[in-house]
Amino acid sequence: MSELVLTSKDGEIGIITVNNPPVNALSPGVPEGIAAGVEEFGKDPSVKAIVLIGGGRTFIAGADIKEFGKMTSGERKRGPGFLEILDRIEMSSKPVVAAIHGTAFGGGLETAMACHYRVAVPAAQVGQPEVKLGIIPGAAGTQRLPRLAGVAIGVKMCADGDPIGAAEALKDGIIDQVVQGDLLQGAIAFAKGKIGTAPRRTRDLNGKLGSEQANAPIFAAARDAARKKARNVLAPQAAIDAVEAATKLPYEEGVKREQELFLNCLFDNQSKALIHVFFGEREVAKIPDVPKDIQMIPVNKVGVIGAGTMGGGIAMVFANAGIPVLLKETEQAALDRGIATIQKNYANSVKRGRFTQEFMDQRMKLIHPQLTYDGFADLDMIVEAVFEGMELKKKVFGDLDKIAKPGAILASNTSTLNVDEIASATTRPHMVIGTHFFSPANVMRLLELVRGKASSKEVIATCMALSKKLGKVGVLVGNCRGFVGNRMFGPYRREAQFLVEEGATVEAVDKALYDYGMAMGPLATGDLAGLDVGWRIRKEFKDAEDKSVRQPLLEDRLCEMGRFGQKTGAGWYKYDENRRPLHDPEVDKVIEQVRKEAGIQPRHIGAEEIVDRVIYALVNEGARILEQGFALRSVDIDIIYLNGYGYPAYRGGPMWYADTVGLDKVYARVSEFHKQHGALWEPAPLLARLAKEGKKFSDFTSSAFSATAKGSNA
Ligand code: 3H9
Repeated sequence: MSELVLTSKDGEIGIITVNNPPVNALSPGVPEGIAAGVEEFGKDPSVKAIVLIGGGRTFIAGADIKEFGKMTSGERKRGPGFLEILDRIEMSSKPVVAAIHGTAFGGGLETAMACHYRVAVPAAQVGQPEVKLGIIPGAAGTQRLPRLAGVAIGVKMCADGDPIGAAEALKDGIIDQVVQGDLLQGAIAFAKGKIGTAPRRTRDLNGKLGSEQANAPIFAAARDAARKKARNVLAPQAAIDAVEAATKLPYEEGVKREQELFLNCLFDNQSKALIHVFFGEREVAKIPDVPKDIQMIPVNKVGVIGAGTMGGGIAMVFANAGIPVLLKETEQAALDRGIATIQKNYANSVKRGRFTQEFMDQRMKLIHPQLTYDGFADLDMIVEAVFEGMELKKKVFGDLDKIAKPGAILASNTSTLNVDEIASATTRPHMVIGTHFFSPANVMRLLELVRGKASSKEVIATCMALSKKLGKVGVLVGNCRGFVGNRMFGPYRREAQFLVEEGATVEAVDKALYDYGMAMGPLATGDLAGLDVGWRIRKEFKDAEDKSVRQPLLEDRLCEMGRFGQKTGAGWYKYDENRRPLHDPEVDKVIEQVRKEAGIQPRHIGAEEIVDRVIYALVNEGARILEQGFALRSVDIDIIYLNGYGYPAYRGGPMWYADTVGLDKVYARVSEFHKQHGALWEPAPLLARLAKEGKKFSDFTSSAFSATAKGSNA
């Protein structure tokens, strides 16, 4: 027997222990090991029942996700293996009990459902999260789960992918007993009670499969919900089809249908992208020059300076993680406004059922509003979130340098400014880092951590770990203007405006990008964020502008008319009282005027060109960032766009998308745009090089992670 699976005996009970840390994934050898264990105990007359349990921290977290890439690339043959192995377990004539702690996810739950009984500790979770990877359960999960839990629950769990806890699983019939105390002893006791009974096989339990008439509205509602929640994504719809097959076909036929649907999803680009995202979210936490075992700085008490939209949101983020926050403002009125906004945000969440009133009260107690630096000398970390101006930020950091204890992390929430210059206002630049939260900070998952040239490895490692604790995805970036996300966002929004100048309608641009999968079109996004922000910056830097380079004209005109977007009721669109965007003939007039002045003859522009122009502008800038060393890996850029900019996860992020299209094709298109539109479209050298070498962005790793290199934030 393989080391991945161990067997032992406790009297009449045979025990099979999965031993594949860290999460007991079903890597090659594990399913075979389990089946061998069942067979060994089947032949052993002294064994009367079997317990299957996970060693270490969990039961089985599912199939080994790394194997899927090998299957689709042809590196590994997809054997009939796993399904047949589960059948062998289910066919055992001796009762088999799965003992669950940690997670029984995906193939883990499928294994447990092939056992005859399931017991679990109270903290255990069970789920079929495959849709989150762009696939569906592929080892009869869609057939066995509705047989245990009924159609409504089965379809919900397979289509949403969200796990449930042990108590709910017991109520739903997915598990048979919650074990208090020692799991193995509880499972052995349960198994003893089943000795001599005929095994209860899940495939034979048809009582909960319902009638066609009763099921029809369940499937219709599930399809509708999946269309809304996972727009354009194949897997949830396929999962619903598979569960429906369970209700209409005999078990074996249903399994075959599930296989077809599973393979369709597995070989689609969507699942490759979503698997890339799964590993990417874990990869970004790995910083090559920061050792894993580095000493962390304990962060138990923090301060936030500035109670505006960002400061208030950041205070909520810490409070939500149970960390007390001193929230400082300079004026009582601003402080009151900030606290009122926090209170309103929490109250809305309570109203929507996301938090309980008790949770809100506890969080509010953790936020201490104040006008002075009282108590700041005790803090482990202070996040500055004042108005975006260098002089003010330097003043704040100069003050903090005098007040904060040695060893406190001093963080700036700047979205554009030079972190090194901010750090230069202190005598301890090694303790300074950028923590760029995205608005609304309490909602958006992204946290760009900006590494200054002196930021210490302890500070970096602590902030990376803290991101996870705060429920964020922390991505370490270099210190260039706009860092990674906003630096790329400039060309993205610029092209959207150029397309309108050249002939596309506002609606056509937004629709093309929305259909591509973006949460919102780029022009509507501008209206949401406020067009005046960029306008003010452009006015400030007007003299520094390169006059030979084409500049977008339309947003400045809209701002001059007081159209700042949703907050003024008008921007690219006009907005009704429910903030619904409406076409505005006033904007048509402005567009016509600008085209006339610029001598542009409008032309028809199709959705494909719109998407290529806007997305490849992102990709080309991303390639520069990567080559200049301001992002560690292309996946870091992908994770930033997925979590901070509404990029569709099923496309894997802009750099992964470009890899999927093929960099030779992307390079050719960018070169075409370069010819047509000039200097702004000069292909990034890295794009040109990788395209020529037949490589991908994901093949490229930045040789040096640059905090200060060429093009740095000046
Ligand atoms: C499936 O089962 C399909 C079936 O229907 C069968 C079809 C035939 N495989 O997340 P963590 C790695 S699809 C390979 O940091 P946590 C992970 O990359 C699968 N590796 O820990 C990381 O590696 P590293 C359905 C995996 O405690 C390390 O383990 N199952 C897998 O925060 C620790 O992971 C799922 O989708 C895997 N299945 O969270 C479950 N899982 O240290 C996916 C983890 O090198 N997994 N790794 O970066 C999870 O949701 C979380 O990992 C879990 C633990 C909640 C289990």
